[in-house]
Amino acid sequence: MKIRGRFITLEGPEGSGKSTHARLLAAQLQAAGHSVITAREPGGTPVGEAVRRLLQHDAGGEGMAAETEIFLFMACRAQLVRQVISPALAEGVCVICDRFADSTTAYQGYARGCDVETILTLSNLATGDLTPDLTILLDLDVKAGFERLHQRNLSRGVEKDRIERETLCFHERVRAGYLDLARRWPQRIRVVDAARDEDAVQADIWELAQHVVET
Ligand code: T5A
Repeated sequence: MKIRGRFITLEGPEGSGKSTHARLLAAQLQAAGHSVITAREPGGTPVGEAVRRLLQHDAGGEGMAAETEIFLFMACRAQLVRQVISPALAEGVCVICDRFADSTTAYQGYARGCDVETILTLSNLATGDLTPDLTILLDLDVKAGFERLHQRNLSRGVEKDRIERETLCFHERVRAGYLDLARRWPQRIRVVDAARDEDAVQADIWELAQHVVET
């Protein structure tokens, strides 16, 4: 019987470095001989990528009700779990996911004001009770994250999306919400100070990930 792969998620406020460090971690794990795939939320499947456009840049997403937003993010996740993540884990492949269920709890729960416990219950339905083996929370001051995003978006010529345009207070609540989740599940959610340079951040991530893939 194949040994189940490990499931690692990266979470954090905008611009905290999730995509950068997901890429670096995948490369490190591959170099160490592990089979790895990466995925991102929302997205990662044809259904998920279509819904991502509606959630982020499509004018049709403006004025979306908070409850609609929850179900759309969860719909993307339900599809990603069943089409990509669970089959890969069953084959012994490590899955690194850029955002997962904690994003909905932080953004739609803590920041948008929907009931956190209800979101957690709905998340179990969406994920089929799949929980990451390790969640790396890249913690960064909100303004510093937006400064990084601004520089990155300038170089790519892209505009802020619908959720990035939310108020500073909204994004402060996202950050505080994540830290609250880390206090609730300290074994799974490990906080990494993302204000440091990429090498220092990646060294911490690698140490945490190694522990999980080798046990
Ligand atoms: N959302 C998502 C919800 O509201 N609910 C949900 O359930 C889910 C799943 C997704 C949006 O949807 C929301 C959250 C988001 O608003 P997205 O486009 O996928 O949007 O964007 P994010 O996941 O938020 O990712 P970001 O694009 O904001 O940034 P990352 O991935 O955190 O940052 P990254 O790696 O692109 O880095 C940003 C810049 O900083 C540099 C990088 O080179 C890059 O230029 N950088 C560093 N610079 C200095 N030091 C470091 N340590 C650095 N690390 C990276």
